[in-house]
Amino acid sequence: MHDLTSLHHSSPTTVSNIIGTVVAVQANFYQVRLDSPLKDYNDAAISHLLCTRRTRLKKIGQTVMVGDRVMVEEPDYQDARGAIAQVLDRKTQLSRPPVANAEQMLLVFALDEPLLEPWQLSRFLIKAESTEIPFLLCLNKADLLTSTQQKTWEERLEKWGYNPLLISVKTFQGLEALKNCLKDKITILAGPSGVGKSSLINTLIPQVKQRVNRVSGKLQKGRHTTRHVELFELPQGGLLADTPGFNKPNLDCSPSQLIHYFPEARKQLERGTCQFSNCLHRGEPNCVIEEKWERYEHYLTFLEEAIAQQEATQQMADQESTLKVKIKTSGEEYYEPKLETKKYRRTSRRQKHQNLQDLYDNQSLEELEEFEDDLDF
Ligand SMILES: Nc1nc2c(ncn2[C@@H]2O[C@H](COP(=O)(O)OP(=O)(O)O)[C@@H](O)[C@H]2O)c(=O)[nH]1
Ligand SMILES: [Mg+2]
Ligand SMILES: [Zn+2]
Repeated sequence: MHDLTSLHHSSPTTVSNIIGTVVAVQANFYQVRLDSPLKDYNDAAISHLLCTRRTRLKKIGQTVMVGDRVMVEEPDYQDARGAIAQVLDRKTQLSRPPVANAEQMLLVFALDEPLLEPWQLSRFLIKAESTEIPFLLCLNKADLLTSTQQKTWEERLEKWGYNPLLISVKTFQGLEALKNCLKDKITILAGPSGVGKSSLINTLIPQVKQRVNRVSGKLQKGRHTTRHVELFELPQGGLLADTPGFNKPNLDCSPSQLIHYFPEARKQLERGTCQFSNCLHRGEPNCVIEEKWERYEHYLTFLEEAIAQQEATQQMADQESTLKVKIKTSGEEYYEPKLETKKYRRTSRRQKHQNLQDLYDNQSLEELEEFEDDLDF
């Protein structure tokens, strides 16, 4: 181990001032973009170091994620290598995708091809609302719609409580406004497959193909593609995280929380209080939520789903405990020791995989398993 002083002598930079952002993680390697480029022995600037994680960090269970701010030790100028010695406190942390310090999310949908589907859009919006990270809604492929059709969607979504940005990667419509929103921020790109996320990245970052090749050339260790979340560096400043496209995000929220994820319903809740404190707003007496808003139907359907999810979770918890409450035909409760634990576990694990499979299309179970192990779902 180098101590501080020896390192200080051997390098023009002291240990503590090499700080950067992790822009790619693959296998056990971390690509770190340095805040201020280092100079190598030929006075050429080094902007990135390929780093490993110090064993000490592994021992204390400190993970390193894309977006993490890190302190790097022992820079090797020859090979542009280093070791991550410390991870600075995270401001935010997302698990799917695994990204630290994200400041906003860019939700991308297409107005057509694939046709904009209100239910699917609602589901994504609810998921985005539940993360509590601010997000921007972007509708791509505006070139496929007339200006009247575009206006209709804009007005419709305003009633939902959103101000969507209509863009076209093809004709560059709205891209300047979008660039301004992304400037100097870490942004998560999310949305279903086929809406134009990759095309958008290619347009915003012209050298992106070259860059991806450079990184994967060094980092590529086979097939761990699902773990590979990379931050793309925007030319005007800022970072963009591409995510595996998925078409059906898990709702993952409690029935009572759901109503708060609809901005147009939040407005109604501000006007008063429902008679029942546990009101689920589906026709209870003196409920403040009206029934005549477009997404009320979405709300009721998602509510059913949230209730079913909660019941399933409860059932799993019951199975996990060693005793199980049973109800006699007389209505009296009694406890019964739990049987067949292993069988239950196996079933639930398969079920979990099935859910994951729904979430991330196009990915093998094996890859998902690795992903899952990393993220502790
Ligand atoms: N008409 C039109 N097509 C687009 C636009 N942006 C992307 N596409 C096309 O949509 C398809 C899917 O794009 P891609 O970037 O792979 O979507 P991703 O799955 O979200 O990454 C491709 O054939 C693109 O050429 C756009 O603004 N207008
Ligand atoms: Mg893509
Ligand atoms: Zn109510």
